[in-house]
Amino acid sequence: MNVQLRQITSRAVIAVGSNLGDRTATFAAAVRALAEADGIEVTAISTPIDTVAVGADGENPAAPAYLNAVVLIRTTLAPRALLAVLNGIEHDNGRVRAERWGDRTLDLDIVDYAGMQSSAPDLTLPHPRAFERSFVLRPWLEVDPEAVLAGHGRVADLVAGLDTGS
Ligand code: PH2
Ligand code: MG
Ligand code: MG
Repeated sequence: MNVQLRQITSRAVIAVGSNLGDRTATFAAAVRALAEADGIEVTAISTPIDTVAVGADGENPAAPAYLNAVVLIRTTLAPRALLAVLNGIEHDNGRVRAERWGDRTLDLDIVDYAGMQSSAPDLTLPHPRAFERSFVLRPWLEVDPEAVLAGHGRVADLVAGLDTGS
């Protein structure tokens, strides 16, 4: 019998951030690693932007500035398998897990996975702070003008709300 297996692919949105070391080189290495990972196809990369570091108390110009971008992928990996790949790429690029909000050579976050919503402690979807983060929403809008953030609506509207402070 000729059985054909068709793998299900899901769209996901990955936020990339770096504010330590050679940020541009780290970005290039991270995107290359994503593209080469089994089960991941990179479909779009936003223009990297320089952003002021955001800490628990808001913008912190005293901290090293970030390079931020958003990468769109298609993947056959389940969310936790994808997260494991991202953590591995962070580790390979010198990421040391210290304090929350701390400076880092590379941060790879799943912003959205197929519009899924999850409040599991090890995997919150969509990313719980994406809705208010200019450095995530603007690059995402650049590569997907029709983007929707699950539970929050159109990314274009969220970006417009950032501008007016509403
Ligand atoms: N990531 C953080 C904390 N603060 N600030 C900017 N500008 N860009 C980031 O990617 C970022 C941040 C934790 O993930
Ligand atoms: Mg992060
Ligand atoms: Mg992270």
